[in-house]
Amino acid sequence: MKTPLTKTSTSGLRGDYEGAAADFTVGQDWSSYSPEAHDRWRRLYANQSRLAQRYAAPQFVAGLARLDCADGIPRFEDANAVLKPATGWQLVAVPGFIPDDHFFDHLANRRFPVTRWLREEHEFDYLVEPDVFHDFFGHVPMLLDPTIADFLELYGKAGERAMAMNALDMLARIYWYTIEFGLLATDKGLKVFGAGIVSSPGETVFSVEDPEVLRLPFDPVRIMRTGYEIDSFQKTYFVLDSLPQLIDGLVDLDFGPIYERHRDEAPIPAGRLLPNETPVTPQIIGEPSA
Ligand code: HBI
Ligand code: FE
Repeated sequence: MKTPLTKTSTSGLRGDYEGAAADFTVGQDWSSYSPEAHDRWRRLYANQSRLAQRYAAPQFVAGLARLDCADGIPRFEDANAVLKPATGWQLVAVPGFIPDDHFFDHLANRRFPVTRWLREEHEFDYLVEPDVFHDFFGHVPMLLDPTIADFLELYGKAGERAMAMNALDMLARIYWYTIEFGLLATDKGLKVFGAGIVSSPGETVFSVEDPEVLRLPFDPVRIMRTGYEIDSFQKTYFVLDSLPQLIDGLVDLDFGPIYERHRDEAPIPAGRLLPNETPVTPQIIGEPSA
């Protein structure tokens, strides 16, 4: 999720920023959700959890099963009781999109910002801004995976340097193409684990089954050079062989020289295959992953 946003400007963003703390956290205010909102959540959950059984990575399916969130908008404190002993993560409620430096600081300290408001009835399929369904259903199951848990902390810690080097766009693409829109190759075929995909009915099916869309093997530098669009299905997906590849592929990278070399170039347009590249063969799958 990416929107231009400075420390002082939250105008134009959805959500109530009035009364937020200096770190942009708020109370979830669970009792203020209407019965209609809980009902909308139930329908969103029913639809996406059914799709997830077939299309999502086993780590996502397992994480979702450990969260009791089928029957209405969950209380973040209940999820925290599951997360804390599992991977040490905690959810904090936020009004919506928050400034980059605060977002990174929360992640660096194993706090995951979760938007408190829920999308409206006519926004079932895709939103540009994160809501509680995207943030909770999409991201929280993967916070129970030890590799993703560690990776997100490292990502948070990498933020400061990227901002200081004027290369935030490059770092943000790593998050976008993995945590938000990542695919995983498994022995049961291609599966989705990115939160932007698993919280979208259309893109869940499209990203795995579309015969034309470009799928490239995970490559951190290629990702940092690749632009993306926030208001349509992705034109390029990157495929991991395993979740640990995320950390293995990034810990030994010296980001400084990579930022310097590429930060002033135009990004490679999404959907473009470079001459020396071989896409991942699409695998149409039919078996449930659970
Ligand atoms: N704030 N609530 C919220 N959610 C995000 O995904 C988010 C954000 N602020 C900044 C941000 N994402 C990204 O631009 C950073 O990953 C760079
Ligand atoms: Fe997200």
